[in-house]
Amino acid sequence: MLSSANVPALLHRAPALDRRELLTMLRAIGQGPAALMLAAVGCVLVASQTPTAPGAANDASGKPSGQRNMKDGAEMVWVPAGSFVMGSSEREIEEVLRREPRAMRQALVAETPRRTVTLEGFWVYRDEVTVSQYRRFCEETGRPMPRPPADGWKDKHPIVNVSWHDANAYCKWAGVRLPTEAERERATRGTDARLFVWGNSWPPVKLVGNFADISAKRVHANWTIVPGYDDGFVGTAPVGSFPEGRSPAGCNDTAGNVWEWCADWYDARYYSYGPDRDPRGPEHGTHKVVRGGSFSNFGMDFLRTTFRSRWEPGAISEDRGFRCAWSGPPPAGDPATGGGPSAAP
Ligand SMILES: [Ca+2]
Repeated sequence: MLSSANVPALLHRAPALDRRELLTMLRAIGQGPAALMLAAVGCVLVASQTPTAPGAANDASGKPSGQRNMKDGAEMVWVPAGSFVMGSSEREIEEVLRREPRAMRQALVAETPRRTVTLEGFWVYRDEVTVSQYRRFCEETGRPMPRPPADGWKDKHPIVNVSWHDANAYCKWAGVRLPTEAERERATRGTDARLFVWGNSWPPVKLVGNFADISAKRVHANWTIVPGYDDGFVGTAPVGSFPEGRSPAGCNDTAGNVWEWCADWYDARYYSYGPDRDPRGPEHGTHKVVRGGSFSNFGMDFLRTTFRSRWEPGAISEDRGFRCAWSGPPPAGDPATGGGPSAAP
C-alpha cells in the first residue's frame, strides 16, 4: 500500500513504480479525477536543457557564521570535514516497518547498509532556492520560468516545477553546484545519527517543518496527514519558516516543504559498493536522487533523514525544488583546518 505521500508527492513513492502503476494506484485509492489530472501534470517531462550559464565568482559577506553567495544572495553554512553515520541498518529498517506498516520495504532497503562516510568540508545553502532567486536567473539568462504551481508564484517560497537540468543550470549560473546525496544527508542529519532532523520523536512535538498537516486536510479532505500536526501551510511555505526544525548544520526545511534534487545518479544498491570517502553516486543512471520529503508527505518513513527517493532528471513536480552547495575555502577558524584561510575567495 501507499502510505506516506499525498498527490503530488505520491509520485515520489517507490523507485520500482512506473507512471502507469502510480496512476493505477491513484485510482485504486480513490483520489478521484482531479487528483489524476494533478498527477498527470506532475508527470510532465520537460526537454533536456544543456547548462550554458557560466560560473560566477562568489564573494564573502564577512559574516563569521556563514557566507553569502553574492550572485543570488543566498546564505550558505559551512559543514566541516569529518565523518558521519549514513543510511540505516537492517534493524532500523525493521523498526520503521513496525512503526509505519504502510511503508514499503523495497524502498527502505536502499538505505542499507548503514556505514560511516567521511566528507571534505563544504558549503551548503541554508535555504531552498526561492522563486525570486530563480526568476533572476531566468531574467539574466533568457530562460523561461517554469509552469507556476496551482497557487501561483510567491517570491519567498521555494522554486518548484524545475527539472534536474534546470537546477543544475541554476547552480552553474550561481557559481555553485548541487549537493551530493552524502552531503545532503550530512547537512540534514549531523553527526549523531538522528532519525529526523529535529531528533528522534514521532510525530513531531513542535513545529519543525511543512508536512501534510491539518491545514492541508482542510483543503484536501482525502489526504492523510501527520497525526495531530498543523504547520499552517497547505502547499509550500516561505523558506526558513520553521527555525525549530533547523538541522544541526544550520539548514532550514531539510525535511518537508519541497523535495530537493541532488547531484547523484540513483542506484538502490549504491551503499553496498560506493566509497566511504566523498561518495558521488554511480557514474551512470536513469534517475537522479531526490531527498527530504515535502508538504505532501505524512509518514515517518519519508520524513526521516535517511530516506532516499529518485526521479527522472527531466521530470518536474509542484513539490520538488533544490538547494545548492559549494566547495569553496573554509571559513576562518574552521576546526578541521586548524583555522584556515578566510572564506573570502
Ligand atoms: Ca503543511
